[in-house]
Amino acid sequence: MRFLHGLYPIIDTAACNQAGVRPVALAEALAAAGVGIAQFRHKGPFTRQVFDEAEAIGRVLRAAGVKYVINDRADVALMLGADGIHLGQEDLPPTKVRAMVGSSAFIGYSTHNRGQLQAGDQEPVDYLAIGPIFATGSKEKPDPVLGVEALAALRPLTDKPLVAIGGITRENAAAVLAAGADAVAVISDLLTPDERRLAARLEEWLRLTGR
Ligand code: TZP
Ligand code: MG
Repeated sequence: MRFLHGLYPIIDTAACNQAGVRPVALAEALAAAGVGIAQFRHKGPFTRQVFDEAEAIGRVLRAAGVKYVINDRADVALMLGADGIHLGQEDLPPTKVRAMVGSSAFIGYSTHNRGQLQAGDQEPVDYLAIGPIFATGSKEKPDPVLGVEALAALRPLTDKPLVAIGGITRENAAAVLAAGADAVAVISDLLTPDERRLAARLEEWLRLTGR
């Protein structure tokens, strides 16, 4: 999973909407910047319009060789032929999703503490996420903040690739990677109020995290 290294951008429809950025514009900027992976995340009803948006974003990303991950919805991921599915603790069980998708897609699984990380290590998933590392405004009812020291202490509990998430910014990303995360998942600090500045922001990110 070479692409799980450095920056793991998340295209979150609510965060995009709040920033005044069109999700497809962010996808275009990510494709142009040459990221390895990106996730589509939509909380709320998965309407036809949202599906069409997820499909359009997938076309943009995959034409550029970016691995495309769908959050929560294994059915949508299969319909779109996405590369990966990201599941949370309250989503469909990883074993059931694995049985449905076989080896056609990789699966990521979010964890929020030591017990969940250890349990996640035993699941048929390809990578684990852990967070929130810092306070975040991008998730409703987030679990308690872990911090980088806890991240460093938890890192040895799994050999799976580990993605850190929650409140990660250009200022703190280096410390998070130094604590042992393979990649940093980012929502809000990717976004700039002016779409024309997205490219420069992503260049900054890739200078920090490598390509
Ligand atoms: N899971 C834990 S924190 C989080 C998710 C999905 C949101 C991270 O967003 P941000 O804006 O990078 O803090
Ligand atoms: Mg979820």
